[in-house]
This record gives sequence, structure tokens and C-alpha cells, in this order.
Amino acid sequence: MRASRKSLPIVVLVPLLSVACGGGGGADADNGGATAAESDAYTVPAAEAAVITGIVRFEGTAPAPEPIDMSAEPTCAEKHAGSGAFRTPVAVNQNGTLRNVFIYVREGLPAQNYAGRDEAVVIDQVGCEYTPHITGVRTNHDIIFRNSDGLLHNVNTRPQNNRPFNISQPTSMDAPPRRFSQAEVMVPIRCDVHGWMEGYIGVVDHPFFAVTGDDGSFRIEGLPPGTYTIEAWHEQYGTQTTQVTVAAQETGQATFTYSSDMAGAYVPMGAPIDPHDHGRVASATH
Ligand SMILES: [Cu+2]
Repeated sequence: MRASRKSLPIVVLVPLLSVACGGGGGADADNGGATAAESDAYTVPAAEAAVITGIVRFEGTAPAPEPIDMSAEPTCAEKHAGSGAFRTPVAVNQNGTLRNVFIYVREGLPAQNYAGRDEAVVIDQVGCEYTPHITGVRTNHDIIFRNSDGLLHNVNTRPQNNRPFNISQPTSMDAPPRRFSQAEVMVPIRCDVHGWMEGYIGVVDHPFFAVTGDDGSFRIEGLPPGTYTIEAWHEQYGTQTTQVTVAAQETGQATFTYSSDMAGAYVPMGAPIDPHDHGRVASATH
């Protein structure tokens, strides 16, 4: 439905993008486009900018990591020598928090072309795993798929609202940058050669997102003052949302708690995201 309404601008954009990506100077052409977009990007003034920080806790007993048999790929198996290779969809940190949770502003953001997070994100294939496992990226920003293993991988993306692509990477290389034009949480990526390889990309049309790491915390800064719906997404335990109101220069807190009881939760994939508070913009009360 949405696609048909936007068909005109897309028709104009696609030839430009394909020229930019297809030519030998693809990276330069893309950067040129990004620079033009960045020049009118909006940075929330320091006197107004707010921060939302938080932590993702985990309660209960984490499921045991599943060993991966990489014996068919000695190059990858060697990279896991000693520790072994495991699937860890539930990655619990030492401090009882949950790693690999995608956190983002889902609602409440005044519509703007926000500055920030403009650098290309790199998703590497190392030891027959995606690194990072969970990646956040802005719409129309570069994603570089890297193969550091020197053996055949392919990157098979399965978006529902974006154009899918499937890149074959026969040896160590960087693929030309790819982009998603529509916000979508999440886009799964798989390798058809190695069935255990899986990752997820959160695509949002603003820079206010994070992925929890080794301490389960996150920090989203440079926000306009406002009331936001913050969503947490986990690949096995689904999504949770919370509302946080922040005033200028204030730091708000958001805490999420997942538990082992949530096994079998509904995990949304491909949800289109329109995070903006259109009413607020229309009334121009800012
Ligand atoms: Cu692979």
C-alpha cells in the first residue's frame, strides 16, 4: 500500500542509486550523496539535548548455548579452537544483564533529518559468524558486508519492507555498500552455505538506537526533549516498550527485564516503523 504511494519518488531515486553503486567509483558517489544530505542535517542544540540510558536485565536460567559443528569448515573451526563454537541467542552477561538487545526510539520523535550515526556500518563474517550479531543502521546509510574468512559465504537478507539482496562473497573481500530505504525492525540475514550463521539488522530512520553489549547497558543521546516510546527487541524473547519523558539536558532512565519464562514469545520481524510524532510537528509547538 505504502509502496504504491511512494512509487514516484522511488522511480526517480533508483536509477541514481544504481548508477552510484554500479560504477567503479561507487563509494565516492555514495559518499557525495551522503554529504549533501548531512549538510542540512539537524543537531539538537546542547542546551536542549536529552539523554535516555538504561539497562536490560535478565532473570532466570539462560538456555545452554548450542554447540555448532564447524568440522566441515576447518578454517572457521580453527578460529574457535579452545573455546568451541556456539549459538547463543540468549547471551547473558556476568552482571545478569542481556546482550544483543536492539534498543531504539519507536515513537515520539519530531520529524527531522537528524545528524549522527552517518558512518558506514560493517558486518564482518569471522569464524563463520556475523560480527556483530545484531546491527543497527539508519535508512539510506551504508552497510558494508565483509568476508574475513577467505572462504565462500553469501549474505542473504530477508526484509519484508525493503528490497532483499543476496551477495555471494567467494573470498576475503568487502562488498560494495548496500542500503535499506525503509525503516524495518528487524531484517534477518542468513548464510546459505553455513546454516548456523544468522544475524539481524535493525533499520530505523533516525540515529537514536543502540545494541546492548557486555554490561547490558545502553545510552541514546542528543534527543530533543519529549516523551518517547523506547522499544527493546530480542531475537528469542520478543519486544518490550516503555515510555520515558525527558526535559532539556535531562537524563531519563529506561529499564527492561527479560526472563527465561518468555521463551516462545512472539518475535516481530519486518515491522515497519514510523517513529515520528506527526501531530507535534503539524502543530509546530516546539
Ligand atoms: Cu557462510
